[in-house]
Amino acid sequence: MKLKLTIITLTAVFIMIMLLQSAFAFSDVSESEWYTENIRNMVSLGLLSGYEDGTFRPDDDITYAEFISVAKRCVTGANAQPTGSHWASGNMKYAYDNRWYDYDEVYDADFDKPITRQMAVKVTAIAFSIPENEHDNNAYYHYMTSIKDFDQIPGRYAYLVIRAYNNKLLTGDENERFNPLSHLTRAEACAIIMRASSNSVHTPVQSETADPAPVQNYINGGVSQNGRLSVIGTQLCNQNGEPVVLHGMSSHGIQWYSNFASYNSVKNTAGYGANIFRIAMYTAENGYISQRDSIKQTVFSAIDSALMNDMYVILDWHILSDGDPLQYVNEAKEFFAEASLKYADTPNLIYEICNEPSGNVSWSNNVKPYAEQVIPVIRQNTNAIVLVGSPTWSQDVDAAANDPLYFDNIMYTCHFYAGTHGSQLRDKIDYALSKNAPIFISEWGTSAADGSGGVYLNQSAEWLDFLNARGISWVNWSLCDKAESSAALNPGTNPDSVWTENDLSESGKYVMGMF
Ligand code: DCB
Repeated sequence: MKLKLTIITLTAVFIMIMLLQSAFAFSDVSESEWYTENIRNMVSLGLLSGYEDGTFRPDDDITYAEFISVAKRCVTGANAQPTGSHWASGNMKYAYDNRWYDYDEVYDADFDKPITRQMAVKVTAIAFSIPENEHDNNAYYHYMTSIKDFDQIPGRYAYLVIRAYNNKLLTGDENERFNPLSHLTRAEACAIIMRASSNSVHTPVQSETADPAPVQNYINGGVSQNGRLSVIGTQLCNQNGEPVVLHGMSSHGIQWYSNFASYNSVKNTAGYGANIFRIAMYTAENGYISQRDSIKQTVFSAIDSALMNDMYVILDWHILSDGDPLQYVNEAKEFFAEASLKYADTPNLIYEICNEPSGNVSWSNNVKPYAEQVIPVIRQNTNAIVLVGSPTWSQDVDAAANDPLYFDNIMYTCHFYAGTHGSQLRDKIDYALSKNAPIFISEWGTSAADGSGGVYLNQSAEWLDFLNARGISWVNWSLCDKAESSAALNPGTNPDSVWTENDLSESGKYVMGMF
């Protein structure tokens, strides 16, 4: 809807440009400069003006307030009413509310400072909805090497810079450097804004085909080492934009087995090398929906178990018998609003918004519309990773890849049970990756799909080889002592003792050995 409006507005804008090609002259802008056309268009659209003395000052810096206001006028057609003492306060608020920048990127005192190139790229990419084709791994690896100072670009901007290059909004300097902290000139601002506005009308230029992704070293380690995570291309990355993989255990249903989500239990898994813990908060089966306050308390204390152990933690809205996520969408929004606010400043959290859709549901008609309601609620508070399931107990990753979500830091979950699922499901994962859909295994078992049978260790090994070769993170079902083969602990294990080999089930021994 928003995109359609933008397209209509911009089409009108371009017609106006044609009509308004009236002569303009600034004493300091010669006809032959690379930017002259862009300045002429900006000025004739009323987006930016020259100075009273007849100059345009193309090489002067442009400030945050000026640049963001230009983008605001270009996207919506008007300035916003000031909300404070600064002339641009209304535009800045609009930009902030629409996530063109985050609270820690532009403070009020910065409004009149020169905008950095990394921030100009971010604002432009988001304001003009520049297509996210950096999720093409080829593009990512191409730019990682061709932008000579790529390692100077902070992780949170890296994929936006790639998006900007990929859509020809800008190029590097004569040394092929992006210079993330350098200032943007008024002439450059005109160019980037004009290109962005035409870009969101026209189909973006496709990335050049590049060499296949090099073999990577994936980083393990905990939260103190890796910090906030983001998704670059299809790869989960740490705060420095380096590829990271997470391995760990999922709890069983927290309404039954909260004792194995204790500090000591979770610490035991960390002792075996886990850097993530998943909290399976069932919605049905006596879970959250029927006893909200008590389950919430259990969940928050389980999150603390993980935080205190320097681990990432998945907060799993564990739909199962309630196969359609839309059934409890309002409850989900309320829950995730509270949780994401509570943990907005904690880098550990990963939000899994629907465990396993099943039954008569489709990706496009049920799961995607659900995600489009729940993710913005989380995004009000945090840009943390959000995991999204798919129909057929989170096996239809191909359907998700064919009709993707347009949010940053999204991954699609794929769940498998080694005794039931094999190469067909692995092929779906490769298909999804080929469509640039990031994959996260938030649940898998060494058993058959009902949680028992087996254990199927040869089949499990085939799966783990496959995942390791692709840098895909995984979480195993489940950390409890239930008498079923997928449980990692033998019946009667003390949650709070230091576990020995005798406490681990056959599955537990295998899985803990693989962290
Ligand atoms: C998933 C669920 C998870 C379930 C495991 C094993 O379901 F996410 O909640 O765990 O996989 O089935 C099991 C526990 C049992 C418990 C039961 C009900 O291990 O102790 O009694 O949940 O709470 C799947 C996964 C795949 C498939 C089917 C299911 N599949 N399923 O491919 O057919 O029907 O639950």
